[in-house]
Amino acid sequence: MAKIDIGLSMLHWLGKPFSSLCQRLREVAVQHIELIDDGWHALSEERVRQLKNIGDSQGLIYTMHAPFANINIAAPAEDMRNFILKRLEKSMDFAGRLECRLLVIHPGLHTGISSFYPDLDWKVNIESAHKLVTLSRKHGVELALENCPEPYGFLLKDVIQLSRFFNDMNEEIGLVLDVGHSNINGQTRALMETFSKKIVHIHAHDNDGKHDLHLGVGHGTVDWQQFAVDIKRIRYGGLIMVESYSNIEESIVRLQRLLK
Ligand SMILES: [Mn+2]
Repeated sequence: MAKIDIGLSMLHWLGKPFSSLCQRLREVAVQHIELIDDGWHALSEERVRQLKNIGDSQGLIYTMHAPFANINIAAPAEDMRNFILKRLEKSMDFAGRLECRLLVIHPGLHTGISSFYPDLDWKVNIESAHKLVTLSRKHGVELALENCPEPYGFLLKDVIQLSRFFNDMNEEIGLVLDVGHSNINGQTRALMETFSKKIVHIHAHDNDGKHDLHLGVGHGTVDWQQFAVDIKRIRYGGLIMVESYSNIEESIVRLQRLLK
């Protein structure tokens, strides 16, 4: 049986200053941590040094979530898209220096002018993903893309879109199964079934099936018992990162018990 480990995304701490993130990292009860390179926790050379020191002294192993605010890899304007890709490359550089196993990115989004140019967003999204895979190799970081939920204009939300994407890409890029997001789209079981070999990472949080609330595990409508059965059946052997905003410690323990 492949080993599943429960880790923690620091997304729940994004509203607090970076200095307190460093303190929080000294107290967490897990070894695997997902850093968020955005908002008040956006990285810099100095911050990477600090995180490296904390990681070394606490025995932490990092993954990283690339910036996602105002980031659209399918942005139609080339100059803006180039700037976005440059920012994501900077994140890869930081991830490489922190020896992150994985960098998580979001798929591109439709824009206010999408309806005038059918299929352009799709084409640009694929082009950018190719460029990012090439860059990630240069920085020695594995790139993975996460399924995103309604009602946002993301290009990749369900099995049909993701199948087309992986087929068009024809290149190594993993899938981050976000269980909260797939719960909203009614896609959790379908994604696990279809992409059992492509799932390289998992985000766990809960919601009411309608809104992306990032609730604690067990505080919404996600069927975690079914999830535990399915995850064992597909022989997933990787990390499950708690990505809730609240009930953090409780969510970690609940998943650990569920997946024992
Ligand atoms: Mn996520």
